[in-house]
Amino acid sequence: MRRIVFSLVPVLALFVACSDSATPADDGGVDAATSNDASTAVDTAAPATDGALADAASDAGLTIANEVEPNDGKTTTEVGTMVLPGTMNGKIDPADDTDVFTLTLAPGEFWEWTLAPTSADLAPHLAVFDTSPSSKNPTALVAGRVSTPLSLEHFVLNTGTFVAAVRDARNVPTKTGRGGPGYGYALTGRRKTLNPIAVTFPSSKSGRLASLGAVDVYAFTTTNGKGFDVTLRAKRKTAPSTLDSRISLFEVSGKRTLITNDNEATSTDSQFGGDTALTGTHYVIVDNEGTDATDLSYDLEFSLRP
Ligand SMILES: [Ca+2]
Ligand SMILES: [Ca+2]
Ligand SMILES: [Ca+2]
Repeated sequence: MRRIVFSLVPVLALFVACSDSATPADDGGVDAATSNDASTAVDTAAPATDGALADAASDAGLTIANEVEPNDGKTTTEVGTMVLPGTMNGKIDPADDTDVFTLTLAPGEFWEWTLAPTSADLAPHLAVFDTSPSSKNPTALVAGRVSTPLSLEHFVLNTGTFVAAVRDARNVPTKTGRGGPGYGYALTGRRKTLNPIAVTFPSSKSGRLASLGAVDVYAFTTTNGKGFDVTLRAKRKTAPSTLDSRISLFEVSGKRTLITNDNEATSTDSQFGGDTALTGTHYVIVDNEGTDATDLSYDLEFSLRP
């Protein structure tokens, strides 16, 4: 079993200690997952409505709010609260402003975040992360260009104490004085319909994340009574891509993540596996942990051990 490594990015002074001290997920969970029972009803964790209807419904149900300063996260109480699904309107103002909002998120939920500049000057930067000391959730973040909306997909891997932090991308990681009345934004979080790509062992898939902040999800129901490996090749594929992958294994019935891997031993590619067979629906979640990839393509191999 490969060890798991999180690369949590320190986002705010208040939360640096939390992010740096993140405890890896329980990799023993993969081998211990023998209690799964294929006959047990499986919660698909996927909304039943189709995408269009779900989007319309969630748009109609958005809770609209305006930020209240101070919300810079300099203390544990100096934060706003964002009701979801919803939109928070704010400004990066004055210079070097940071806006932090607490969120209520649950494992297995799939969220789509959009951060849209509402005036001319903002280069949006969004991070969604878990501030709990024993965080088992990697940071999801994406940076955008001036006056250009960005989106971030976020599959919630484990329970946690989540916040969203909005900044100007040019103030990250070092403050550069960006901010002012022209740095308005609308931050929206809405549930997204999960449409996993069904896979069986053994097989291989080729994929490409739709954007730097996108997530791909694969689903399988059995490893055919055998141990298994899931291997992502981006840097290692025949025509290398620039994707810096991370993959996670989510047990749907238990609503928990069994393992996450950022980087295997020799590259920024990801892989994991175990000697114990799995049954029941599991998701393999693929996301990008880099900030500047131009080719987000990858090959994903689902293989069985002898
Ligand atoms: Ca603000
Ligand atoms: Ca603020
Ligand atoms: Ca990686």
